[in-house]
Amino acid sequence: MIPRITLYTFTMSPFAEKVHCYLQYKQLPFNCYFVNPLRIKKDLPLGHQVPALSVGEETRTDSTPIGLWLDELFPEHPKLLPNNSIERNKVLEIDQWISHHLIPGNFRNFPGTGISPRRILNAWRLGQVLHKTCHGGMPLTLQASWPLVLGNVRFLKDLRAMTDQTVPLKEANAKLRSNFIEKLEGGPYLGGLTEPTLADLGAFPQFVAPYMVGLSGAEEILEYPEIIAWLNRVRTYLTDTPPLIPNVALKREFPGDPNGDYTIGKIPECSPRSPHQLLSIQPIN
Ligand SMILES: N[C@@H](CCC(=O)N[C@@H](CS)C(=O)NCC(=O)O)C(=O)O
Repeated sequence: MIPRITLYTFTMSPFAEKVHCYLQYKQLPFNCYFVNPLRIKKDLPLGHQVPALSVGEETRTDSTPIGLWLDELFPEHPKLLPNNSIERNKVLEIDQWISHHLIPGNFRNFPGTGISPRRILNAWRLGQVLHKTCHGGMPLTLQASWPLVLGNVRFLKDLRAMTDQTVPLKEANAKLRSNFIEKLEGGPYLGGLTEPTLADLGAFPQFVAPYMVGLSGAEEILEYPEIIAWLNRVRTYLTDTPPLIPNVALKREFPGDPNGDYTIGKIPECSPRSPHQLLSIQPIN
């Protein structure tokens, strides 16, 4: 029997989203506990950061080690890492690139730094997503000052510091996306592998979540048909319970959804392992 599994998360935490996708891929039933940012330590069963994952009586932190732990605990469920050691090392290397380049690069965009209407709008939106989804919500004063607060959050500053901020943002984004496409090595999955791995599941939410909650600028991924096609391939392996983005935080349909607002290029055919169940979600206006 599968023990009770609880993921301690924030809706837009890129590291917690990685674990969310691992669990969906492994087809494990789980619940999300949406931690309140005002009392992180109190809400968490262990440590001071999300994600934390409790499986039965045991809790672990840190996204990638959680993935390895899930493969150990549930080897009969789809594996996150290949058995072949060369492929396994390749996957772990790409995962490192995701944590040290893709995710910090995303934080330069969302919410980014400085004062521009787009930055303030995105920071406000992120505050609203957090307020609407976290346990107990946030007081109005904090919601209103969220764009200011985000500029000073320590871990966000540390992540932004991992990027080369002398490179203009547009150029840095284009480089990240082309590096990502290179890492597909012709696909269908990262590292040129034939099945998704921990690396695909770590990268997937970094494109999908900012887009689906409606952050301005996230729609730039629609200009990359290779990325959209890969997202749609990975999606077919995921269950949607619980959904990556709770309904109250949804603004856009899945990127490239034939029923959504995708207009650039055609999505290549893919053969799903299991019928995907994501089409039922409806964006809010
Ligand atoms: N290396 C960790 C990083 C986790 C992390 O940075 N979590 C952030 C949210 S995205 C957090 O909880 N920050 C709160 C804090 O540091 O106070 C992982 O991969 O899980």
